[in-house]
Amino acid sequence: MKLPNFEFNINYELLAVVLVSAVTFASIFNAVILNTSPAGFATGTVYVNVSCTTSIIMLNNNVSFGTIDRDTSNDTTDNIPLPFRIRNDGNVAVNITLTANSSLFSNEAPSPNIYFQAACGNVTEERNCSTAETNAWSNIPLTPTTILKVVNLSFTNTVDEIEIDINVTVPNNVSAGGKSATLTFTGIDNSGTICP
Ligand SMILES: [Ca+2]
Ligand SMILES: [Ca+2]
Repeated sequence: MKLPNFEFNINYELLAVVLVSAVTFASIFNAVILNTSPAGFATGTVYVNVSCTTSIIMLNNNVSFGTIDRDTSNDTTDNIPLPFRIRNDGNVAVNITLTANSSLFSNEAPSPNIYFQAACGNVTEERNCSTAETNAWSNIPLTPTTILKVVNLSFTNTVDEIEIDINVTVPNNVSAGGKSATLTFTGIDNSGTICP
């Protein structure tokens, strides 16, 4: 018997929200020459206002569970299979939300439900999730909601990556065959007043 395949594909939004503050460049140069001194001192000031860029990229954008029996679960917390992995590629901290374009088990168990869930996942050498984030498996929604999987992901190179774990449970009434859903991750500027 050919067993079903469960496969995820991912779409990611490369966020194009670029906020540009009025860029100001000013240079002040003063020079004083004193007739009585052999040397003068001068100071100059340069000012620039760097624009804000909100951007996330997917480092792993495909999660394939292979075969799962009905009434059985599998998740990515053991890295089998590997979870989604995202990096903050901009220069502002971001919150990350996600939605699915369709239910994984469309006919038998329309999302959101416990059969298709996501949670924040640690990247040990990068950013670790808060306890609240890690412990919260959320039913993946089909429409944009306030579901937050990662809060305040830094853009600093040493801590700018995070994983999104996926948990799948196959309902007992589901038909055999491959199932897939596409997720959209959105990075939202969380810099506060820096980039209004
Ligand atoms: Ca697993
Ligand atoms: Ca990094």
